[in-house]
Amino acid sequence: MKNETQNNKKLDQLEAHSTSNENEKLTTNQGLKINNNQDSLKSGDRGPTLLEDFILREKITHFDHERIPERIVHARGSGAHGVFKLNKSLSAYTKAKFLSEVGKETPVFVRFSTVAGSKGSTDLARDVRGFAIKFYTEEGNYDLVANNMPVFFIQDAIKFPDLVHAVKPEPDNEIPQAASAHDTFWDFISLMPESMHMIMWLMSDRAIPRSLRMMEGFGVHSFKFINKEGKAHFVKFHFKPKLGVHSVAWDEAQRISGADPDFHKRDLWEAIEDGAYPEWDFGVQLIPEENEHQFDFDLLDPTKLIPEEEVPVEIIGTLTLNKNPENFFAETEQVAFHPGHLVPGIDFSNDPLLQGRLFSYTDTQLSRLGSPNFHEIPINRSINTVHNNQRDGHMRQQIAKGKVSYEPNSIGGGCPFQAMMSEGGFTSHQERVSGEKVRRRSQSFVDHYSQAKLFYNSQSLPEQTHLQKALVFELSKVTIPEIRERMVGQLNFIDHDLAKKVAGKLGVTVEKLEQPNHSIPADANISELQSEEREPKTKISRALSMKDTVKDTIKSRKIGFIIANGADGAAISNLKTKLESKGAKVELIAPSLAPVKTNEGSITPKHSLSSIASVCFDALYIGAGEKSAAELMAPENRHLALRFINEAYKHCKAIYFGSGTETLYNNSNIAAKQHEDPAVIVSKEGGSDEQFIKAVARHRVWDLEMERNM
Ligand code: HDE
Repeated sequence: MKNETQNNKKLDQLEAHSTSNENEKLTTNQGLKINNNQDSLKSGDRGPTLLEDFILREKITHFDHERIPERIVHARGSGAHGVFKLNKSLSAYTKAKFLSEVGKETPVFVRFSTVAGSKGSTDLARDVRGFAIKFYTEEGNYDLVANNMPVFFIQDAIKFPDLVHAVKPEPDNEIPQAASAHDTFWDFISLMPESMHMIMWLMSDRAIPRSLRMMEGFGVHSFKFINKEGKAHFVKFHFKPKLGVHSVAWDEAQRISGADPDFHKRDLWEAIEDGAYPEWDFGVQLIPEENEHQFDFDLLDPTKLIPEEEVPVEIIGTLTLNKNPENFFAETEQVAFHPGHLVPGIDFSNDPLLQGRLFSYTDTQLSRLGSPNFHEIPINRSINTVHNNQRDGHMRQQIAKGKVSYEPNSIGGGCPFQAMMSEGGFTSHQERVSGEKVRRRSQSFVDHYSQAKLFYNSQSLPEQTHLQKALVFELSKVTIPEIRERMVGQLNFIDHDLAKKVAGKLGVTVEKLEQPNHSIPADANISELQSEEREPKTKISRALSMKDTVKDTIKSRKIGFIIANGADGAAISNLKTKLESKGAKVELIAPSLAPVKTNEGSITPKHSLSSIASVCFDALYIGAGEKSAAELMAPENRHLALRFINEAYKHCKAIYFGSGTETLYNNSNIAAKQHEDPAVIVSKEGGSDEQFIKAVARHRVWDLEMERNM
């Protein structure tokens, strides 16, 4: 897909570094044309290879060193280029130029990732997703290294290696890959009350997104905005997907991992190739510095979110992804994010997790990319030119002219000069800091359960049920009974009913424990508060549920048409046209890849019943026509065709039976349904294309999940 964004300086810069082999001759890395790329240089046709073969040596040596270490976390990723457009000026709060001039477009590169798995692991692991954005602003690169969940597992950076060691495959046998369902993770978590809020998110459907395009993004920490007058506001960053926030079912996620482990990567790539550009509203929650202590939690605590009911999210711009990378390694693999890549007008808070991150990201690039010159890799370059006295190092690209590599200097005329603030020179926000040197945690970080409870209580019933089942799944994989018991004890502090439901499936008994919901303000005198009961301000936050994020659109939804010989060609093409005109994507599935004869001619399917599964689609249409239905019900196809339907039904998807396909309907699990189901549309019963479109737009009928699974 070609660059459709005009004046995208970043893409122009990347273009200057790209090469094409079109009409070119094969050469060595030294530019020597190669005459034979099939045989190595030997002593005689059947003799040994000669050490002299510099062409062979160069090729194999390069190959031997083609891999770089994968990221220690967030190894598996998918990236895309795009643009951020500002729709509302934030100049009253920040002097960052890309957030000040309405209409301004800033090129971006975004990398989504899973956290725990290796580079080659499945996309549908139950996991947090990384959502890292590099804004190539005219004032330098600004990186917002975010996640799809607004809180984190731990409060202090010093616990990060422990957390990651616990979730990664166990060190003796390197099992399991990309999964938290194992002893070491839950051992650690059950001993970490501060993780409970994040665990609610991780066990919720947020951890198994339908698409990277249907996830929210959160900066997690409180950052600071600084305006021209030097006034500070705390800020939390949010991305809200225009397609709504949607997930798959856990059973589905596990099937997708087998049917298409690249499901998310492919989905993002195809959407961009198809011109269905993913979009997010970018929003901020702003808190004047002087209101820092108005909450019943500490703004610096990364295990807490600010309920939108207390501080609304102000939407200020749109993030659009509109171009796939040209080369995965050069761009997605080599991109190097760092929360410390700032521009004037944005600064850190004293969140102890953020403070630790500020060290880690450059440090990790040194071993991953192998040189302090990683900023010179094209994807990492800023669009304004870099001028400083840093020199040399592995793989230096820049050729700095002249004798001067120090400052102050007179030989170089004093250049490069420091920039004054008025010229865009960065200055850290002035803040009074005083305190004892202590290795301690603030008492204002001690309430670990109120927001875990808030999250759980804010979920719709199907979401709560999924969360319970996720905990049962994960803890059932724990082999040490004491860990399961400890975890149930933790859940009991969040919600007794949740703990009971989970315990029931684990063979653990729960005594009703008292719930310690003490929320303590940052400036509180702890000893005075010890016996005081405090209730959190917000008890339910609708924004925390995905239920109300459904948008009335079928844009980019993937709909499988199951057809066989004798299908009604007109019905298929009419529905296909209707769906595509509304932005959906239709793919044909038949018993084999051979062209399907319809009553009007023939059409070529994209998939065969055995090469793809219903979990790769959002909805199914069973192509009209008795003959087609009869072929689908033939002994060699019947099992696969019904499996498609039954699975789609179980996963609460919309299914549309074209006329003449009753035999499939009658033989499926749907025939036993108890009540009206708005997402099962049967032509013979008066079901229409419009009803199907409406059902697809609703995403899933999660409310009917119990019934559909009976
Ligand atoms: Fe990261 N994190 N992180 N992290 N993180 C990395 O940097 C780290 C944290 C996040 O697509 C690493 O280049 C520490 C929170 C994303 O390239 C590493 C701590 C959040 C990505 C690192 C955290 C994140 C990373 C590994 C606790 C959400 C992928 C490779 C103090 C706000 C970026 C790399 C990409 C990657 C360290 C916690 C988000 C090792 C020490 C909280 C999206 O530097």
